[in-house]
Amino acid sequence: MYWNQAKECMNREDLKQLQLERLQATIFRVATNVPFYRHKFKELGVDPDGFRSLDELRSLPFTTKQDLRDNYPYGLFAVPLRDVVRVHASSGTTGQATVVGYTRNDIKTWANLTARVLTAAGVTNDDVVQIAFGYGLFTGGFGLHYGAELVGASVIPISSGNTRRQIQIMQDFRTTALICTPSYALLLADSIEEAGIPLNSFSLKYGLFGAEPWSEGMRQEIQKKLNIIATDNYGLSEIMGPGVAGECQQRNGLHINEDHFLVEIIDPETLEPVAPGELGELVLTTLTKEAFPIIRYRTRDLTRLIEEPCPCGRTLRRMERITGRTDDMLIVKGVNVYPSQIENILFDIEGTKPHYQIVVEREGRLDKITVLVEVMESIFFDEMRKQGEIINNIKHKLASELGIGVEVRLVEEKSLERSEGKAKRIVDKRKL
Ligand code: DLL
Repeated sequence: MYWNQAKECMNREDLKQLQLERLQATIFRVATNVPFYRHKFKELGVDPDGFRSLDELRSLPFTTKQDLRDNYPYGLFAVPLRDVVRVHASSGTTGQATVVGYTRNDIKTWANLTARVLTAAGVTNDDVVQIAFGYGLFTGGFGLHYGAELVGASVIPISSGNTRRQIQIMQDFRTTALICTPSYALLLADSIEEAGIPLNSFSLKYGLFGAEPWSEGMRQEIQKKLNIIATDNYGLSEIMGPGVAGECQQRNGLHINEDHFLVEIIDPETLEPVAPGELGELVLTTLTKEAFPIIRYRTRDLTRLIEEPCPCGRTLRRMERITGRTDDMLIVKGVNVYPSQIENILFDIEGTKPHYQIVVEREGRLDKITVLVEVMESIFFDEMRKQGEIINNIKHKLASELGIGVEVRLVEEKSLERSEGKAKRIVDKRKL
């Protein structure tokens, strides 16, 4: 099922032509309306009227989160506020919040793109969609809400939090599709299990999860516990919010809405493009945004592109799930460590719960990582020997995957903080 077959299955040549035309218009728009870009183009000798081929993309400047902060709140808007009908702001988890705006057209485009993501995941007008993302400055709730309405689904805009009520409504309103962060989905699944509510009292079929990194192990766990098809979807407020990319039911990479966003993967050190299929930082350029166009935005998210065609028939290229952010990366004893690597290992270990936290400390001049892992109650209280075995097993597997030694502590079930939105996996106690 497609939302917009003509665009989602476009042949590559036509797509490239469309991208070029849209990019030319975007460059012209920002050169005319955004002083920040006008100055940058001048500095770099970019002629906004002379852009002839997509290969010239590399001559354009990057935009970073810092640029957004420097132009807080409205400095990068390309239209007068009169034409802006909505404002959102990033969650600001890694610093001061940044503000983005939408024209009436942008809101329409946004709804169409989240409608694509929803349709690819299986949602139709027969579905009852429970949106447990926050509604507010965060883009998750509103972004998927308008797309779900456009698809014709019955939308329950419950927003985030209040787990018991979420479960009650899920049962009573016969929710068929759940939309939230993967960590919150797991919390809901655990709560259902603990309350002993039988799965057949739910009507759930699909889960669309995003807004934070998650592993294949976590997907399997959620799918099993809720008996659903769980797909990953990706977006960020600077670019639009959800609707940038999403998985189809193949669940093997996220189709990027390339007719609206131009994608590059670069080496975050050299800023040069990586070889095809290599891991690197995702860089996105908007092609149709009116209020907040952005050129070569450095997302800090790490992924790789999949060039092979997808059996679903979409020609929009896929990216692998985001494995982490460049600023999520811990450098410990000279080795790069991503939380996702640790998560993958923990999901394979019997007796542990898929809840963990990574604590980084500095002892003298050396960094030390301690992984706190929740274990089942029976193990935590009774079996010292079993505990020792689990710790050794985890340590061994982490050491061989990461190439460095890591401390492991087993903690009681539910002792780690649960999140109703994005999970906080790293506690960095180093004063760097
Ligand atoms: O999280 C937008 C969103 C809402 C996406 C709902 C999907 C669903 P921000 O708060 O600006 O926007 O955070 C964006 O979250 O740069 C990634 O680091 C991370 N992120 C978003 N989706 C995924 C995903 C929304 N599927 C930042 N996998 C991004 C991994 C994700 N990380």
